[in-house]
Amino acid sequence: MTTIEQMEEVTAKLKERACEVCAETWEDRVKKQTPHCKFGEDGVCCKNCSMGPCRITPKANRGICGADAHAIAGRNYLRMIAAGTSAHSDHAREILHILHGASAEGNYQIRDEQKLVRLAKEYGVPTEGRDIYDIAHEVADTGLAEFGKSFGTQIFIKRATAERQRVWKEQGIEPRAIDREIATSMHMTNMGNTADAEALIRQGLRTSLSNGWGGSMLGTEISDIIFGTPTVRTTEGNLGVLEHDMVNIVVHGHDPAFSEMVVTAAEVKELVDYAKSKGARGINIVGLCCTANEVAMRHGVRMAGNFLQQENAILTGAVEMMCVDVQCIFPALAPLSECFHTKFVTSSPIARIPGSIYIEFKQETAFDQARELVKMAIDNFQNRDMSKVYIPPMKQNAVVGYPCEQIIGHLDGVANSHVDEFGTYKPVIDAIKAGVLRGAVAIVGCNNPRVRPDFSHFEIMKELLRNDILIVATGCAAQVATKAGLLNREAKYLCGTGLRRVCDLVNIPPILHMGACVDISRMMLLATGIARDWGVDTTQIPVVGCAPEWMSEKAVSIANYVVSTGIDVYLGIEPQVKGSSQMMELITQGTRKITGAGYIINTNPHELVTAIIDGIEAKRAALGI
Ligand code: BF8
Ligand code: SF4
Repeated sequence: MTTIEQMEEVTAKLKERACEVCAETWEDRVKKQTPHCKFGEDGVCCKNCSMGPCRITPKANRGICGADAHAIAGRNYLRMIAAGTSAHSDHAREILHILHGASAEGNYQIRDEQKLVRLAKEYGVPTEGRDIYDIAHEVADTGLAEFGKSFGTQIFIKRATAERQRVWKEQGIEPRAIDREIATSMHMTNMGNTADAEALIRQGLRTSLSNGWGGSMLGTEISDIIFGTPTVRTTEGNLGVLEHDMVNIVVHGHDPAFSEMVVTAAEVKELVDYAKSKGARGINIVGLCCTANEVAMRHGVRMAGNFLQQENAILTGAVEMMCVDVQCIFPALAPLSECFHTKFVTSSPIARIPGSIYIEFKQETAFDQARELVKMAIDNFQNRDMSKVYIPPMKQNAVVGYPCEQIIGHLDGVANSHVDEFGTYKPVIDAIKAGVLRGAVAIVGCNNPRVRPDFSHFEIMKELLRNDILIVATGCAAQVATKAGLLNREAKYLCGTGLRRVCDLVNIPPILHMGACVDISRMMLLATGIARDWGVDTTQIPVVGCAPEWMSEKAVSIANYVVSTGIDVYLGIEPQVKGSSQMMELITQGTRKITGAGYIINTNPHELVTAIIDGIEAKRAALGI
């Protein structure tokens, strides 16, 4: 196992390097930004019109238009949900366009025909006797219509339990077209519209559902169809995956359409030979952030780290190229790269960054472009300044690649109770009922300098394992587990006796890596599958979500669709609504009356994990187990 202290030692060494080359890092910028603006922190600053900005203070309890703290904090919060929903969903839209343009001879092909045909059937797209690409294009059309259709609700909500569907309908939060929910949120928060906090929260739940049971779910499904549904593989994680004698290319961001091409290009023999001709042992592709999760799950590509480690990768001085697509990319990477030989390449019109080399990635030319990039990185190998290189000798083995299909497959292997093509979650339900497993927690989300990076994740994970609680993880949280060595089957020795027995029986690590943040949609289907096979609703099962170090607007959207799905969410960072008592009440209690779930917020990780365990035990007690 690697401890947080050991990781921090490495960061400190890299930070010294940064000082030597006069580079600025996030730690420096945090100092300059501290203390943070209190109005912003509390969510009570409004600049939705140019009469403002208006701030709520003890002296001024309303903005110029009369909006109070509840209206302002509620509007800001809804805008975060809308922005987060747009990010995940627009990512999915890009992937749908790739599917629409896929062909047998093109850059992108269909890798999971079974999943495509299943989705076609769900969509009512005819499949009999048709060419697979004709089916794919019609499926893509239907998927794209989910963004802008004039009438109706998201097709995937039919996948939820009957009880969830009833709740969403009765509460008036069934998600309509994705773009419509985002536009409605922007309209409602526009000057002179909704000032009622509960109405803003309700629209937040609805918008988030268009993400979790719309955009994100589409992103996951279509990525599986084009790039293959992930399977269990072994890989490694942390900065030690960078190599001294190889051309190091880091892929960072979220959209697998880009990284998949770079990974494929790096395997071309001619390029590998070219790298050797330049004195390198070969080409080493590694991932960062959610891209790392995507390519690790599908190819076993090694993972360099998570969100607050992106600068560290460049600080090793050993990265020939960092290529990025969209989301969670520090603009700071551009000036930082200039302190080294690293080429920083941006590829998407959605994420343009001054100081980067911009090569707009196009579906038709993707593979050739990826080859050019890999060649550029190889040519850059000779520019590496060995006096600036420090690759921390720190990495861990990890087993990754547990989408629902793999989880259920492993369970079926044990129970030998195959009920249909999807299998059954009965073995896990039996283990929970028997108390061998107390429940499950989905640990997700980012790093945030507001708390000691990775520490909260690590502390919470260890305590849950000790208490026989299975963990599923995605995003940067999954990378903490990777770096720490918790995705290793040997991590079972940290578990209570029950969980350890389950790990042995099913041959799994105690933390299951389910993918990137869009793959939290997989977690919704996992919870739904368990609830269905149990014969109850998602809100009743002893399964909760936890985002100990979240920072992104995407995380706010996710937290809301998880709550909408009836699953409690434990947060280690306070949402920026503290300036409104109504909003605080709504996010922790009010949503319970609407969806049956809400937030539990505690910035102390030890208290947060105790609350999680209590929450799981309370769910068990309510079920009479
Ligand atoms: O979507 S966990 S820092 S990388 S937002 Fe970003 Fe947060 Fe990481 Fe992926 Ni998710
Ligand atoms: Fe101020 Fe109202 Fe304009 Fe907001 S919308 S900036 S509170 S006047």
